[in-house]
Amino acid sequence: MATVTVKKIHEALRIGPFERTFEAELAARYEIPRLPNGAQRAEFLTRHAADIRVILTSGGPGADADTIAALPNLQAIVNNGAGVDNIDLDAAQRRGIGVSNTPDVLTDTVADTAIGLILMTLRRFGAADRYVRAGRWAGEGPFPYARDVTGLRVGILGLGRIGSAIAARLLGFNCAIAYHNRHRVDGSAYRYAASPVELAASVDVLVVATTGDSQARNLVDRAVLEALGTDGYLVNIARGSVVDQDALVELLVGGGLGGAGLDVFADEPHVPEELFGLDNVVLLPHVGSATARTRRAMALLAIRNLDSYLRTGELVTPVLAIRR
Ligand code: 8YV
Repeated sequence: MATVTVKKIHEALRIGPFERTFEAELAARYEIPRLPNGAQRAEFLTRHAADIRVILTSGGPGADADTIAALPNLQAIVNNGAGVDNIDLDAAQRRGIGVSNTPDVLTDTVADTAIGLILMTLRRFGAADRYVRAGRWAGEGPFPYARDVTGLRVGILGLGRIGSAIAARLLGFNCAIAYHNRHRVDGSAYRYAASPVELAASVDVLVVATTGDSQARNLVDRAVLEALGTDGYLVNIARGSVVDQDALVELLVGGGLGGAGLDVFADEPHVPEELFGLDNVVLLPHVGSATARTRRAMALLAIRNLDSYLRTGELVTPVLAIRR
């Protein structure tokens, strides 16, 4: 049997616990110290900060400005995930620190999640499943009618890699696709809407597929949700921060929005309890990329970035290049 060498590296630091596949793949190759919390953090940094050249992180913990500032020789941040919204990119850029993510390998799985959410929400499959399990079918008769997905008008907010994969799938449902991005996408056959409000006002379903950076914060505000209206549906597979969650909850509870399918929330893992009793709302625990195959592909790509940085000083899939 081949011997696996687990290498202890002092120039790397992990922030936060990781999802289990990344944790396992990493542990099979490297022994990397984890940044402690609380009182031990300062002590750790006094001893080791100067050695650290690369940080490993992921969606939840990220890397904030204080952490970046505490590491004087930091050159790279490797993120296990596509979204780098929890990393302070301005702080990294100012110091020429490179940042990598895991693009492409999760696109199809996240797009599949969006389609699942659209189907579940409009066809009310979650509620229908609960109806059967509660023994109500036999007692109360047929489940109420739902809404067709075929032929809907769908607006994609953020026609990037994932947004485009969602749109491509929806063409199979004969949906009419429109989108809004900061700039029109050259060569796109889809209808362009000049603002999120304009997009929301002209579609049945608004799918949020933007990045979660600061410019996208509350892009889906009350006005956008109101434009979507009582017959409109919101689906979010991007980040909770892109939507004004308080307004969303208020409108859903008050019947001002047709329904919502949500994989992401403003303060995960906390989900507004007001939504728990609503059958026109589908709530998922941020499982957009959570299949065994995709999580492994993400973990291996993050590790390739780490390996490449350690061997050559360069990242494989940078969102910010290392500047020397
Ligand atoms: C994961 C994600 O939740 O890639 C992203 O941006 O949101 C997800 O795929 C996470 O990053 C896994 O660590």
